[in-house]
Amino acid sequence: MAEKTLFQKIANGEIPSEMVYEDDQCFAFRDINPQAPTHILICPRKPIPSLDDITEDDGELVGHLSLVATRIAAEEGLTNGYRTVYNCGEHGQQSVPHLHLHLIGGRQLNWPPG
Ligand code: DGP
Repeated sequence: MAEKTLFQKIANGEIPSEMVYEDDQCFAFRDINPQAPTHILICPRKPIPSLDDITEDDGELVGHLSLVATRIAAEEGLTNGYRTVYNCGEHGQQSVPHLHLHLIGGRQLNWPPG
């Protein structure tokens, strides 16, 4: 069996987290190093390593992650907007090899992100 990813360990409670949303396809929890008042990671239960690894079969799942992000944003009261980001690979500064959508908001964000 493949080694569990860090985020699979969070999903099954082996590593504690503040979980904010769960369904059969994904789970979402607060980032340990928040970059804004709201910083939540939305992860598929399927341990896809990165955005580069998605296939046509994952289209619905990836759409679902974005839909969940909008629901959580509403629950978090992010009525003035927010940002969703997939970091991918070395140049994208991805540090955890389990696909995750960052939901960041609750303050004025800057662009470009650097
Ligand atoms: P990225 O750099 O895009 O791969 O984002 C990984 C994020 O995961 C980063 O913002 C910090 C967060 N993170 C890493 N380890 C943990 C952890 O053990 N718990 C929680 N809640 N977040 C974590």
